[in-house]
Amino acid sequence: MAGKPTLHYFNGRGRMECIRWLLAAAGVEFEEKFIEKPEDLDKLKNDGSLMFQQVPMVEIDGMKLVQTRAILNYIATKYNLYGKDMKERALIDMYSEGVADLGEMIMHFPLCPPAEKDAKLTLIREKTTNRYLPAFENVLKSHGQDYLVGNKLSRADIHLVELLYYVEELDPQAFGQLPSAEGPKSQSQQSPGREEISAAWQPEEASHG
Ligand SMILES: N[C@@H](CCC(=O)N[C@@H](CS)C(=O)NCC(=O)O)C(=O)O
Repeated sequence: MAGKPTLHYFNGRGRMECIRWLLAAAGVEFEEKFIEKPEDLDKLKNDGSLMFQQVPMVEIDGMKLVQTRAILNYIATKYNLYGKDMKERALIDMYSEGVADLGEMIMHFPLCPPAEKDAKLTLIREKTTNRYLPAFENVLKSHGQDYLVGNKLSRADIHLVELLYYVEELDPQAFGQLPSAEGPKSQSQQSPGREEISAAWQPEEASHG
């Protein structure tokens, strides 16, 4: 009975991209209604569709969901990408929040004033190389399993793979600077379904409609 989810956002990555990735990885087809002019956003605000007058908004299962994390939580739960118990879920949340922290830095980089760009890029590179990627690499190495949590694909893997694309886009050398040749990129290529996900969803296509 339920139709495809409908995604309301701008024609760009922004805060909606992780939702697109999660749906694609779950094998869910969706529709997009792009906000192309201020009046489109005004219309959504005026008809009461946006609880906090903000997007992303996703129409799914008879709801109009806002707040990126709430939307991701719902999709991950519905499509069994959120662990098998509370402990797995706690780990998935922890890893997902780490991904989000670095992801936000990268997402905001293009908005950085020109005079601050070099310093910002240096900071992102430093955090990527010395903090975030080694942390995920350590998790994968510590249990020797194919996925971050429970040896089963979860939203944490999907968020990480998405992040790896952004890191690579921003700094193609980033993975080479990792202390180990078994870095998270090579891990992810084997394990969290990078090929599968990228086959299902081409970010560039989404960005350009
Ligand atoms: N916490 C919210 C933040 C949403 C947000 O800041 N959305 C921006 C677009 S990326 C927006 O709608 N801005 C318009 C406004 O705040 O009036 C979420 O994660 O969904």
